[in-house]
Amino acid sequence: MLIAIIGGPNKGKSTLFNALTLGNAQVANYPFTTIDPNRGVAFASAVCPHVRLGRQCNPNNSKCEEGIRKIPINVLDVAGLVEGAHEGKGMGNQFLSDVAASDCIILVADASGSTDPDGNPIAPGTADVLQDIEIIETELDAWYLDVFKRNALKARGKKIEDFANLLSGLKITMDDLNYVVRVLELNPQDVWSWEKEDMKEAAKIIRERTKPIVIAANKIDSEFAEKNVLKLKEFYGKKYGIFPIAADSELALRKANEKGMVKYNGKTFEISMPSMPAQLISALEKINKNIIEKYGSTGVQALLDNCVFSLLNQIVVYPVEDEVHFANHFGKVLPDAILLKNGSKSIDLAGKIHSDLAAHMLHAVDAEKKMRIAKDAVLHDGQIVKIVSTK
Ligand SMILES: Nc1nc2c(ncn2[C@@H]2O[C@H](COP(=O)(O)OP(=O)(O)O)[C@@H](O)[C@H]2O)c(=O)[nH]1
Ligand SMILES: [Mg+2]
Repeated sequence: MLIAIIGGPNKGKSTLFNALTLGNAQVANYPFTTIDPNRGVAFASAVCPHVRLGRQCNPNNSKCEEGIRKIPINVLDVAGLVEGAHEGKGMGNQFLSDVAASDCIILVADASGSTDPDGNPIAPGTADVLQDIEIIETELDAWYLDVFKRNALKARGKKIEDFANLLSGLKITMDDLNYVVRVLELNPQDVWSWEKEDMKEAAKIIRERTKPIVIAANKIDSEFAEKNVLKLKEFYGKKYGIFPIAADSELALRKANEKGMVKYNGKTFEISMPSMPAQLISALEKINKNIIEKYGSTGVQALLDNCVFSLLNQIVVYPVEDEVHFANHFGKVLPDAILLKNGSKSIDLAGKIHSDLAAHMLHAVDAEKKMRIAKDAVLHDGQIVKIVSTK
């Protein structure tokens, strides 16, 4: 799974990326700091079943911190998009193609209203935050349309399946194409024959299906943020999830936590260093007062979890080989946390572990209920499952 962090320059994308990954993408107050896309690993969080089982777990593909299972997710810090990017403006459409392989998008807006669409710093509260969304939507749609047109030409006289193949790099499938053919009543025999307007509409609908978006309303420490978050909710609240976040506060807290200066649980923190410089204490107090007391948290983890579990509709299941001890064959308890699309069946879990396992699967067992589950039984979030096969 890959989540792309996109938005105009200077909205706080790299700060968010760093906060999520504690990586080292460069952060600076000028446009196009990120010359190359940065890839990193963030962690989605779910309550670990070890808590209800009353056993210690031994994570293998994930980690567990104080009862919270952290599941790795790839994130991509994409360089700032400006108007006309799909035509090569700014850093050009190379950045758009970096987004191609992503499963969803975190679109970062500057709720402090202190950066113009090109990323130039302006007086706080004066920028139109809605533009942060509009411009990106327009660029994404224009980019998809370009790709559609180019490939429709290549698919001229061929089947729609060939067109789907050409578009597979954008994670577009036949399901998506069948959907637009149905809703727009298009001719599936010849994609090249589609009217201009239909092509545009099809590209837009498929863009929305294949690159779902959540909005990160960043810089909520600003005095202008509340107003802009409301504005975003008013204009885009029906279409997108809007998450107020403080990326640089989250980054500061995670760093302080790493250095042992604070104990940060992802929501609240306690100072754990006895003699901390007064300046640091006052910075932390500010975060506490302006962000945590007001919003409950910096919003960063909630944003990521929302992407994975709501936007991408994933559940976490825990495969085991020994259903008595909830362990693998090495005796490791709840070693793996596997993300699956909500509605997945036990055979889908088998397939995700190994195609061989799916091929020789007989049935599965719910390890907690000690009950047999059929191959086509739908799994539920947090379920601990043993796959039984002939091999
Ligand atoms: N006030 C405030 N500034 C932030 C926040 N997050 C990032 N910034 C600042 O915004 C500027 C641009 O950040 P950066 O992450 O480089 O933006 P990018 O160009 O979108 O990657 C930097 O000066 C950051 O320190 C935040 O939550 N609050
Ligand atoms: Mg950046």
